[in-house]
Amino acid sequence: MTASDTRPATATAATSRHFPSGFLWGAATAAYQIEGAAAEDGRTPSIWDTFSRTPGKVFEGQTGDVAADHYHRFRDDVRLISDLGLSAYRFSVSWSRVQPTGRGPAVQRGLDFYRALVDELLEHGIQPAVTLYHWDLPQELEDAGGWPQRDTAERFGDYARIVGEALGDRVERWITLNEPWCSAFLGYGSGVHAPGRTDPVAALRAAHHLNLAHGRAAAALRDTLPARAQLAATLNLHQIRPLTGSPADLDAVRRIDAVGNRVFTGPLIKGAYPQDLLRDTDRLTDWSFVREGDLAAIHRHPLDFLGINYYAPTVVSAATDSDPDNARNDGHGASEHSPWPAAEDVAFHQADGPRTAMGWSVDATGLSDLLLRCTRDFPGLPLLITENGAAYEDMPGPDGSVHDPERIAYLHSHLDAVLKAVDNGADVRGYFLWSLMDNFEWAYGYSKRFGAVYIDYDTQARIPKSSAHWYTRVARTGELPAPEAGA
Ligand code: IFM
Repeated sequence: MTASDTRPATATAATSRHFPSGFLWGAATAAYQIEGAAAEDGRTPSIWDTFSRTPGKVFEGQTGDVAADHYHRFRDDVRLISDLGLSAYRFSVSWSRVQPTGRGPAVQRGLDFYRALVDELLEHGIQPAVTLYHWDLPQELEDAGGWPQRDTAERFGDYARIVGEALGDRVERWITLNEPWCSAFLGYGSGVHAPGRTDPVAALRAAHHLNLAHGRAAAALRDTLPARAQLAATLNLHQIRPLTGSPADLDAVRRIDAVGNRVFTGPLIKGAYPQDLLRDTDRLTDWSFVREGDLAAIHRHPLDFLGINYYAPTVVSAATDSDPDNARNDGHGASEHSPWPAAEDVAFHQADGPRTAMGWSVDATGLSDLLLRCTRDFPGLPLLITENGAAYEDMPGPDGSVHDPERIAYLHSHLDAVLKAVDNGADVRGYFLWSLMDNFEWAYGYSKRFGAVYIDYDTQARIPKSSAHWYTRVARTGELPAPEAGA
């Protein structure tokens, strides 16, 4: 989209409002969550294959072995995306499907799958957006030390080059990492995600090596891709609110912002780690794993857009004696171990009001606040909402259809928040609903349904929910209906 084909979001009537022309309407998925075919065509286990087989880690011991069987049904799924009227689709590549040991030569069958998927999308007029890493590190690389080890970043650069060479002639939007905060701090800090380690220093090392991996991948992709290609990273930026306006609560916001957000936006966008983050964590590490030249390498190829994933705001305060279990309330899963290094004196709170099936509060103002904050902090950087959505207890009714008015209301309020941010100057280029279809929700297995399309896991039938029909109307018209007409 160029400056000349953007027009401001406008209210055409008191009741309906338009998105800017050229706005991308999409849906997102991730490889391990939908593909299945875990041991086919040369794919080897990732850390999530191992973690999901570790007793007690995933709901009812469920795995991504079959998931939504997308590997075998991708042509039908692309038809579905097309029927939904979407102009874009974000998917991720399984690293161990294309490079089974995480190093060395690629497996052609793995690359063929993604080429066929991309071709199918393009034939249906759907723009692919590729995520290179959505949490499924090849197990062999974890065995060699995983993200806390620098070599993993180097391996990621090689892998990016392989995928860039295979798909670069036909994919324009490239996202190196999805939510590296989760990879580092849930994977190596609280241990609720694979690989399930619980060491705060390993988590900080992982964060740096993920940043470095982005830098290495960006260099490899810039070397491989045509100049028109757009490079980005996707962050689950925390929209953090203080419980009260007290100086102590405001400092809790600063602390969580440093280790939740600026630990990535600092190096990726500004070229440096924030001084307050280094100070806050200095009793854990001296950060000597950051080597000379790393920050320049991370920052050398500027982001063409920033991918933002938003679900709910984070409310914090300074901990008091009545908040002993401080990280339990942060919405990121129960663990004895906090994902927030050196933040034992910060407490997390659940806001009052409606919640999704994940227990996350429904608060769309968090999204407009976040978009406007990014607009202020990163002037000139286009934003793409690469994930937003909600899990609810969806069930087919007696007639086989699935009605999900709560999801429609969630999407409506969040799209309204996007328009408000656009009206106030945010350069938002598109919106990808999470998720296209129900899928493996990590430690929650298949117990949480985020899809616009219902999956019957016994038959693999796909049933578009009423939210999918609603979203189709919005995507086709570029118009947000009045709330009462929307649900
Ligand atoms: O399912 C996840 C996705 O993989 C990453 N972002 C959050 C989603 C919902 O938890």
